[in-house]
Amino acid sequence: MPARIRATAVAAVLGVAMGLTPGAAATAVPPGRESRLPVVTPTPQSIDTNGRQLRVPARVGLVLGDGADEATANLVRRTLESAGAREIVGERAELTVVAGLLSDPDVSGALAEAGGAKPGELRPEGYSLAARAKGRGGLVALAGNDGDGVYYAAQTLRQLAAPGRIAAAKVADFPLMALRGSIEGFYGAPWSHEDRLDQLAFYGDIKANTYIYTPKDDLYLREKWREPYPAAELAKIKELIDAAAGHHVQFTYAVSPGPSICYSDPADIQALRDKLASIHEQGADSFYIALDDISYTKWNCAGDEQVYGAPGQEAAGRAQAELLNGVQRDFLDPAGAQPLQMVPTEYSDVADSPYKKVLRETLDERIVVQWTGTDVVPPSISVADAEKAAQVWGRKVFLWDNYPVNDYGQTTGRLLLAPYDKREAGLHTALGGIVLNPMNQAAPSKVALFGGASFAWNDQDYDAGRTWRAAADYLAAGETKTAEALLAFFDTQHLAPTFGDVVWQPQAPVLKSKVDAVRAAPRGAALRRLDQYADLLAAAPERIRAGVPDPAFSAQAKPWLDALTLWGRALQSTVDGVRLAAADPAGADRAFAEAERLAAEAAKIRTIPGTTRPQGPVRVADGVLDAFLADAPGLVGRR
Ligand code: LTM
Repeated sequence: MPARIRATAVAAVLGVAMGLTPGAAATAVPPGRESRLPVVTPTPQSIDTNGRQLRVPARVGLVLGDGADEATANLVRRTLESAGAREIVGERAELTVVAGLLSDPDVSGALAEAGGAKPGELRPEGYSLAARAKGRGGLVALAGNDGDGVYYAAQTLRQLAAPGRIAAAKVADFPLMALRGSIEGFYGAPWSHEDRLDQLAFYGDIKANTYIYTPKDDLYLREKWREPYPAAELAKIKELIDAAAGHHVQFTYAVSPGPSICYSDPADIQALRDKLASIHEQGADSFYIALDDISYTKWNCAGDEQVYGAPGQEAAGRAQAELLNGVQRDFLDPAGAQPLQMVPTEYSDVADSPYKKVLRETLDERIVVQWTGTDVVPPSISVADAEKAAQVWGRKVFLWDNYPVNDYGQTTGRLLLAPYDKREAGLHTALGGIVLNPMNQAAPSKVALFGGASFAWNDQDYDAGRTWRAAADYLAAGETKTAEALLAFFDTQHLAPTFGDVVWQPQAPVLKSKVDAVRAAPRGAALRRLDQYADLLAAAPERIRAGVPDPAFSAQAKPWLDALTLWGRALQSTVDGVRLAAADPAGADRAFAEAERLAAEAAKIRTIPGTTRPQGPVRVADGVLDAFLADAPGLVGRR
């Protein structure tokens, strides 16, 4: 169902300010009051204005119906308080919010009263929202198809509210993909416990419902998978499980026995069940077996050769299918847990093989299979690719998207902060869901995760550029100057590599368009625009440090922000050199020399030891900024 989006004024203005390409800009805003709708992300399936905006008085009513849990109630309260409510009472008032299940007559009655319509079909996690002004207040109905839907209605209300007012809107919404979120599946230092708690809250905000726990460097899930977690670690996992539930996120625990398992050894099968049981006891009911990055054409024990025959793809498929079906049948079914999820050893192509054939034919049909695309880090993902994957796996696959993960050689020294892009609209027809494998830097990963969750919710109306700007706005808590600084920073970390030489997102497209204009005509308007942009870049790190409320963002991006200050100043000096060249050649040479000195200082800054793997000097708009600095003197005859 196509969305009717009228809410793009803010995004369009930011897009113009950033000099983004027309393709990335938001759709035109029709004149009149409709443009007052703020951007809501993920884009709802349908959103429209509903008359004049609602005023938020000091005293507001909050009536909770069936299905409005504590998390939803707290979120609505926080939203109303931020909008100016000082007293929230449990009955109707001048402005009232009614929240609960659509099946609750009080809630459906309020929805009709506020001008909303009941959906024809009750899609899981869906909701209807209506906010209509009345007198000096109004009525807001948050009607969920289920408890998740009520929570998501409250998340939409959060975005409709602003100090003193709530935008009048009618929203009918539901996700197109059932699984949306992240898989902490990278190599290198795992996220901290605080990072994870913060991420889970963030997932609630972006309507993501899935967090798969499988950091490669958690010893107890891969290298020492047979050993139980120490009590303190288990307590942290429990805290994550509980926090996830509070944000309507499913915590999935993924164990990785592949490097050493003996498939035919009952002791190993028992050890695997014991491990899963120890997590189940903490409250988890979603489990995953990761069989990626293992050598599957050799056995780990002699017994496997006796039971499954000579090692090879087909034999590995049989051994794995038996293991996985056994976990589903003997552990998950009796426990009443969610269907098992898994990543196979062949996860990055669509070619049929003896391994895939045996899994396709023998794996319990409920078991969910992950796939990374046509490569480990594919340059794009099309509907046709996903359909082929569904064919070879005999089921809709669940995308493990290796973006923005930065644990491989080509990402050395990089943050990956481009928009979530190059995934084809319509993928919901062939995929069961999408999880992104993030960076070791949890807070900066939010840029891509924000986009991935939005795409998975509504791939039909996903706009990469608009969502990217909405992510900046979210990180900046709505502060325009900070969002502008963030977008300039993101542009300098825009390059997205693959495992090979192909780059699937270019480096610094905004900066490049400005330096290209100066290369073509090193004077006048082009030079003035680059000069302004150099000022923006040089000041961006300080604006980000002061303006992004989450301190983890600046802490984790520190080397890149430090380097950007220097690179920004180097660009300022270079622009000075270009400007002075004709009138003051000696002054120009001094400016170019200063730029060189600053760039050399910037080039010494390295990633934070013990974080990303691999480590190295940080890159900032590399190939664009450094190239321009090198070429600029020649452009004006100074070399
Ligand atoms: O992608 C998968 C299924 N496995 C690994 C990830 O753990 C790793 O983070 C990425 C990126 O290097 N590549 C993999 O092969």
